[in-house]
Amino acid sequence: MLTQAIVRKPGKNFSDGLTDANLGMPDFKIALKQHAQYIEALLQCGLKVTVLEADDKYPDGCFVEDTAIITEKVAILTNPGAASRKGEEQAIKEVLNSYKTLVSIRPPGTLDGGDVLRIEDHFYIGISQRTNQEGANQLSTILGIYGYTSSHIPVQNVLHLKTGITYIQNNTVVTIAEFKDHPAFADFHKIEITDESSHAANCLPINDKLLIAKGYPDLKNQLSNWHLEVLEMDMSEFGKMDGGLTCLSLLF
Ligand code: CIR
Repeated sequence: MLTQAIVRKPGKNFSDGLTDANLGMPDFKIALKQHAQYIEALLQCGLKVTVLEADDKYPDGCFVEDTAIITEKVAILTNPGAASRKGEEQAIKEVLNSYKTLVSIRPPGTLDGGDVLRIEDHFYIGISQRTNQEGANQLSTILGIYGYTSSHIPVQNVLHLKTGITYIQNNTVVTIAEFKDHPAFADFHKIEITDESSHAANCLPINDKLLIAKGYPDLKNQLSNWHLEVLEMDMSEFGKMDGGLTCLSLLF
């Protein structure tokens, strides 16, 4: 059962962040509104939410998922792979310090939390533009010490592993074509997302609810009898900056 969330508000320079999305400039006012709705959804899921103020040094700072991997036994602060994002983890460290034993990914290892997909006690770690082999190896070693298993998955066509595949409970993943036939996911039931709808692959289960991106009726239909209550969230402005539902929070 998840009880806590950490989020960080988007700042005025949100549109200066990194993106390959080609969906146009985000509207800051709409982004703030969508972020407030996201916080509201986390509260509805029964979480206590720590809301950090934006820091103008980090236009991508609202994507807090990339700064830490949090487990029951330990939290791992990342060394984000993009130069402009290094240091975002410091504000998160201050919050997590009161809750968790902390360890850090060290250079030359780089790792973004968006590349870490947890399914039960196994962690799939994407090797991507942001997470290098050294960072993944360090994370695997740390997780191993605490009794978790892990494996590494190459990520080619999307920013992070979880941009393209997420776990929605009941042995089921939502995935784009890139990961559908990967042997690591052979035993899971799969809901496949077309490349044009790839934003919909990033889903976020929290306790008895499942947050999905708004505007993907195909996915919604396939989840019509899902055992979790499905909440559709409009995250359009974050999508323009290559972010989705999981990226905007750290949950534990
Ligand atoms: C970036 O490129 O770093 C941000 N604009 C988006 C990060 C999205 N984070 C995530 O998928 N975990």
